[in-house]
Amino acid sequence: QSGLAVPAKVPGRTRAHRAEAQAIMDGLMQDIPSISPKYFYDERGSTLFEAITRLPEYYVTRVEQSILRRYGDAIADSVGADPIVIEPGAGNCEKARSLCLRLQAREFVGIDISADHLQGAVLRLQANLPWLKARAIAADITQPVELPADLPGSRRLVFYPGSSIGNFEPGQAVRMLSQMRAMLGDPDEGGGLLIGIDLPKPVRVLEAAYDDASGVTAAFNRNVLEHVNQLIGSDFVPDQWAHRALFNARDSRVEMHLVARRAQSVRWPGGGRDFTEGQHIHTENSYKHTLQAFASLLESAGFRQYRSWTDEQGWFAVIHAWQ
Ligand code: AVI
Repeated sequence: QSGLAVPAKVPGRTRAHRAEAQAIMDGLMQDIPSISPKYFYDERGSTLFEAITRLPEYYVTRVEQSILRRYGDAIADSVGADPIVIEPGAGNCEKARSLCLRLQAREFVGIDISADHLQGAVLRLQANLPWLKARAIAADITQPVELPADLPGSRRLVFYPGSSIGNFEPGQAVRMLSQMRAMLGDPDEGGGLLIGIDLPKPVRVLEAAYDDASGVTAAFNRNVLEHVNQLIGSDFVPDQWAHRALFNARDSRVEMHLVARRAQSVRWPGGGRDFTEGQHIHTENSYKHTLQAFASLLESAGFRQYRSWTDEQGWFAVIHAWQ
């Protein structure tokens, strides 16, 4: 790729696009340049992420599923009969399908920013579980979401699996948890929050999970530059950037970075930045909270009680929290 890329989405076409493009450029111009992890998930990034969840090194999805399977009855008892399952960031609704089946959910509301992808997934879910009333809401889950006015208030269960909460700074995580609490109905009627969190574990296991031998996570990380090129019209050359994943013990988080293989100059309409060899762009944090640390985030968000289930190695926890 050479010269200025022609942006697929013309930056500045709408006020929202302009604001988004500006936020990306601001991130790139910081002393420690960064790109928000939400830009991983374009079409190719979402496909790569699905491949990550099947990697031998990426234990997260496998271990969470084993906990949900093994303790399904206890979780169902804790949540209460025939809940309404609400899933922020529902994606392909795969995890929701087994949960709705296990809990015999009466309704499902999937929320995701990618409207077309979600609509198809919800239709498939509905075809698979014919008794379930399933609907899709296209919305950015980092903002307050308006639920359908006719959604019953009893036994609403917000399902947030996969340790996605770990991709937010603790303060932002508390805001997200509070928003999820606001989606719940009457606290005396059951329901609550069912959430997956990834626990601290040996550094070699963590770093392998985020830097797999077959290079899928590296491709996922570099792909964010292709997406940014589309969004702001920049001319990043992804091959010029090396993937780096490291555990930051002080903050108990795995960090992903892109490291400039050589000095280079990146341009975008109206600006650009020169990067030195070895300079990092910070692309993701994945916090590994202890159960105690996460319980205090839950408490700050207004959840007063919880039950948790873990695997034998204590690598991952599924938590049912309520007010
Ligand atoms: C989506 N999220 C919970 C993943 C994680 O483990 O933090 C994203 C991911 N990044 C690299 N591999 C997976």
